[in-house]
Amino acid sequence: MMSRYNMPGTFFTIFFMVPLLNNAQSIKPEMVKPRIIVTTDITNEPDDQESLIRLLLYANDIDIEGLIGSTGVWKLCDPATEVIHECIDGYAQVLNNLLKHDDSYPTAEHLHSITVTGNQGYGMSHVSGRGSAGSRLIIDAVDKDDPRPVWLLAWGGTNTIAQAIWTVSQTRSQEELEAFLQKIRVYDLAAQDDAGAWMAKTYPQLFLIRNVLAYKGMSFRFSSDAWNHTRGGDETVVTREWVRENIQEGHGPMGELYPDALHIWEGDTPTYFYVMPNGLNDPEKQWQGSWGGRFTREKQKNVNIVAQEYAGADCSKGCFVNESLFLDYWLYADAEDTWTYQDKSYSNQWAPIFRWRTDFQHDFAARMDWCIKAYQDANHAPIVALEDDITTGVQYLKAKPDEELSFSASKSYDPDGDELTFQWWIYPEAGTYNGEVNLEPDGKAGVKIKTPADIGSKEIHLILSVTDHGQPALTRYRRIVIQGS
Ligand SMILES: [Ca+2]
Ligand SMILES: [Ca+2]
Repeated sequence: MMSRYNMPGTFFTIFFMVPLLNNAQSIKPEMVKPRIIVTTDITNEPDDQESLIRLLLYANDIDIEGLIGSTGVWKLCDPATEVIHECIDGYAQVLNNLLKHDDSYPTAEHLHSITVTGNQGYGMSHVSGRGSAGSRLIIDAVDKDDPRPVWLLAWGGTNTIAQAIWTVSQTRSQEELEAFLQKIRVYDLAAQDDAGAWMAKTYPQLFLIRNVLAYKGMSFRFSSDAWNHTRGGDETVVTREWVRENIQEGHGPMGELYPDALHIWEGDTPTYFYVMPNGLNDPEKQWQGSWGGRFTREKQKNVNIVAQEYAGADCSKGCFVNESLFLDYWLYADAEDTWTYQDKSYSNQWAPIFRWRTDFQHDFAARMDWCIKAYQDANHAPIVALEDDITTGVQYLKAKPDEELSFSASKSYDPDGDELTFQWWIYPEAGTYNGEVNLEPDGKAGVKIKTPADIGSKEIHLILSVTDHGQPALTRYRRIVIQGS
């Protein structure tokens, strides 16, 4: 099916001479930074700490407003908030060098000040009373006079988030509760307690994504062959050797703080990949597809791990979260992509993440270089311009059947003066039009598209990937959504 969308001859390269500026750290797209608060069951296994190290290196692109030690099904009590502080201490040691690459990194003192402990016991049985420092931090953040939504990202259980909602429900009017719910977005990584089901059941209006199993696309599993069916894509950038060379060794304190994987690398990282302002997606539209996965357009019923992974297994020893008190609930869940890599085609719920693995691992490697290298010795991502627009926003437009459209990214440039490769392509699953769409190169960095005669009111998602020729090669994106009218 994907071959219908192949576009031979659409990889083309241009070279821009951009004067290298001394003050290059100010070269960025015009982005709206997402606001996030993380709850993490850090120390349950090494992967939360890995995710946190990477996240801190994106504190220039994402407004981190809370880092909350939490519990979860794999860590039933005693949140390890002190380990979050240890990682921030590592950040403090490299901050001066990071500032050479982007002057908007926050201070370590600020990050320490927003690091607190959430609810100390497991699940809904520990939601009550006046809550925790974590739940109060969430409420205070949502109450700020800031029009942007607050993304609540659960790397373990979600009961500190549920506590915040519960407290508001007990202390404010129905109208104020509704306003609070409208301001938050929840991304639940794999249902690690029963509070996600409670939120979804009690507040069906809540924007709630559950990454059910898609996170396994981050890397293959080291500890056993149990997830071999989830493998695919570029695995060269998640081997232990690659991580040792590009992350852990020779990159300073943050690399030294990045532990070896026990099962997989960074299972919780898709939560913030999803809101990364790299031009790929609008996180308000969960079906678009992002580094952090792609999710269903409509909410799904009772989508939990038991149903998909442990069906028929003996769970008497507790291999799943019991959500039976909160059925039926509805939330957005994993969607599937069909994607071809090196002549192998994948159609599953892991492809929406592993299809980006080369890009997001290269990006991480570059950030690790920023910890130790001078500006001119490290790589920085291209700035993608759609005509004159250098934001990271998705463009939406209406078009008639058989209308000829053309788009140009020729004003894109690279802060390092690197050569750029442009790839225009259709993301079929993100759209609703199922037929053939023809793309033709237009000049060095443009594309022509003729809307199909039978487009009706359906959507076509046109993606532009711009990759520099730096080391490691870095990619940024733009998306144009064409809707028939
Ligand atoms: Ca976790
Ligand atoms: Ca570059």
